[in-house]
Amino acid sequence: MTVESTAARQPRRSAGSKAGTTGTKAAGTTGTKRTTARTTARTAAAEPELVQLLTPEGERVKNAEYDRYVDGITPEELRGLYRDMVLTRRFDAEATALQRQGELGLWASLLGQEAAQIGSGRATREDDYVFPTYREHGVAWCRGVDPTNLLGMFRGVNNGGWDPNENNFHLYTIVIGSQALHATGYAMGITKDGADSAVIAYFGDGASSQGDVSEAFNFAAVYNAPVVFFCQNNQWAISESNEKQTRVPLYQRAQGFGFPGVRVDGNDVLASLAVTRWALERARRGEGPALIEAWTYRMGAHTTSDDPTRYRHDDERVAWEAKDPILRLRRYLESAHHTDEGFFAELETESEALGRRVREAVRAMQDPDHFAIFENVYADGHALVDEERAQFAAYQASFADVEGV
Ligand SMILES: Cc1ncc(C[n+]2csc(CCOP(=O)(O)OP(=O)(O)O)c2C)c(N)n1
Ligand SMILES: [Mg+2]
Repeated sequence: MTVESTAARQPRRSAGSKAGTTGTKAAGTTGTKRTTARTTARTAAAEPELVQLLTPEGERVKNAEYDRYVDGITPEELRGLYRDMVLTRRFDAEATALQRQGELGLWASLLGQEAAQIGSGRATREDDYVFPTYREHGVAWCRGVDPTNLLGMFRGVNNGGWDPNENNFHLYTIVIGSQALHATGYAMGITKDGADSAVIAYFGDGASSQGDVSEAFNFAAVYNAPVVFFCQNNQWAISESNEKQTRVPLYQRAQGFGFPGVRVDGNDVLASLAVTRWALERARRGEGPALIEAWTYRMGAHTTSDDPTRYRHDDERVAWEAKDPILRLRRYLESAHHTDEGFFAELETESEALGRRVREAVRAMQDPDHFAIFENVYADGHALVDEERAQFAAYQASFADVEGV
């Protein structure tokens, strides 16, 4: 990816009514000479407008459609969003370091996606239900899941690590896109219960190519299910770029299924909050599903097993660094005189304490009983599981230093 093509991928900001929403005209494709239909499709995908309330320079811009969802936000709440993003990034950095030190088997970093996750996560109500992928550490934070609980699966000591019903935050889902169906089914159940809560399903740009996601869109539309589909378009699905996933801007997919879609600046926490509030509120009112495409960037590797230098140019990451979600809110807070130096210093201390707490918790995690994996597969046991348990016991016994298995 060259610098030029990165620049061509920058969407334009929408300031007007219903901008970026399916059903209104997408922004033009001005000025670019196109030679083939394929190029046209790719260019169109790169240039639609997006909803932005804070520019990368931290300047608050008006938006006729979405301002109302954040109009009453207080300086304290803004500082809260900043704190959420800083602590989530600190936790994420600690987890990456722990993987490098051999304490975790794998880690999927959210670096760069803090605003999309904190903005949308803070828009949820306690009785809403969240279905995440494996990267939603910021959303987990907003839901009140202790960050140390996220690490057990990545250390290989459990299959999840938290009770989904405690915080209405489902277990991490690795099977790409499948949680969109789980979320839709759950939302259909909410309607049957006559409740007014809503569901939000997180997935990535790559997941949009999965059949499960299209099926979920259709079920949600046909049954008018109160579910918000929150797609973090971080530009990459491991080594596959956006161009390999779609010929139209992802948010426009919603139109074909019969519900609204909107593209938001996913590096703008205020816009992410506003747009998600809009979508959740209409779902609660019985107006059915909506698709939000959060336009963001995966600043790090796909996981700690990945090396992005093999498939993307570093200039691209550098260009996105200028749009850092945390920096832009800091600039806004400072220019609006909503903070003082004490706030940043205290947050730094809190961040370090969080890093320490996470490190100590991971190192203290006990290995599970090796045979626990065979428990709870079937309520009454199963011949095949018994056979597999016996095979595993024989394998364990083949090691000279293992006693008593
Ligand atoms: C059904 C399925 N197919 C393939 C994979 C392997 N896989 C893991 S992550 C990933 C890419 C997902 O990309 P995206 O949806 O954009 O999410 P991101 O990792 O960028 O957040 C793939 C293909 C999988 N986990 N599940
Ligand atoms: Mg992706």
